[in-house]
Amino acid sequence: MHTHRRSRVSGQSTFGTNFVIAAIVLLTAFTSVIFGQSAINIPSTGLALWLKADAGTPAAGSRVSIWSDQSSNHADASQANGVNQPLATLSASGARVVRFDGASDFMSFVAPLNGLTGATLILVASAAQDYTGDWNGTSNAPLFWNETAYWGCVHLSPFQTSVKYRFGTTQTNNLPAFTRPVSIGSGLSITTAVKNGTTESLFINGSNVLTQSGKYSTINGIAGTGTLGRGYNSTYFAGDIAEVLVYRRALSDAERAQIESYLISKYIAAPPTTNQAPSVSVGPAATVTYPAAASLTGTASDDGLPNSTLTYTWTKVSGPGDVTLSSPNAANTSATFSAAGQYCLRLTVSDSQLTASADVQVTSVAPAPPSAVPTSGL
Ligand SMILES: [Ca+2]
Repeated sequence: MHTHRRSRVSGQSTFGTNFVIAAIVLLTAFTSVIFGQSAINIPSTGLALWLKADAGTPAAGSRVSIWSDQSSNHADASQANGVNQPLATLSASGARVVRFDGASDFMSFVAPLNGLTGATLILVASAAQDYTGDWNGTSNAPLFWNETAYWGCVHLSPFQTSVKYRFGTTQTNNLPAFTRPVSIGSGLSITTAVKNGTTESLFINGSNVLTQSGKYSTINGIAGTGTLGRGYNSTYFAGDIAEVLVYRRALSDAERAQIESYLISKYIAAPPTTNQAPSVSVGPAATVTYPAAASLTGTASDDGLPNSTLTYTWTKVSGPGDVTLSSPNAANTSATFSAAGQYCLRLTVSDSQLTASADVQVTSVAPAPPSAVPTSGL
């Protein structure tokens, strides 16, 4: 009921009311959010909807009937019908997401956009399959507002090989589309579309990939209720949605970059560096004449984790006699053998947590017997 009142407020007859509301909202410039170890600021002015799967959803493994809006608008996305409810789950990278099955799952929310000359859509999503975006780009849109007039519709559709979107104004043939240089497969990406009057821009993971001018400036012909997981003409989206932000204004570049930085560190950046084992090699196979010593040369490198200290250990793996090492805990050592024969020696290097080793073959050749005393004619 609250949401119905909101949708009427946005109607043309009370359009002026929105400016009063916006002026009041301006007094609170930012919403502080604690995520992980760092506090980030999400601009709250004009924020119509903020859905994030790591808050306001049920436990992973549960169907989602309500996805609670994190903005101050209480514009929760909802789906009362069990068979149409998406699944709260984890992405392959471990992020909390809401998964839509592409067959019947969708949620609805109220976030009116009609009459605006600026708007910003930010979507963190992955597509489980690729779509071409039929129906003038609007099919299978993960974030979608239906049209109430031809060439209406607002949607943002990051697919695997393309991104399509529209801020509908009733302007014909308004079909912004970006073809990715390489398919992103089913990985999460951050897509931002900004309408700033007659100019619109598209950003992927914080980088500008498309800007178009000459648009009608005013969003028009759009239903007040939007959907997640279902595009035009009941075409469904198979994939994950992790986070959605909708602004009723064009964000500045600085504001957009601030939000994208937060989302990139949350969903895209490489995981914390983990310790890797050292890399080890030893000198080439050698042949010495018994009882001479063999010189063994080892080299090792490491990522410096957990510290920059490496320890070396030479050991005998196989061979007929005993091996005596001059420096068994150094990279380089000499080895002597108690008997001639083939030996395998191993250098093991540890960074205190992980070890690696390499082997080298050494042959200790028995000396040729002394020349026999000639017996001929003895
Ligand atoms: Ca290491």
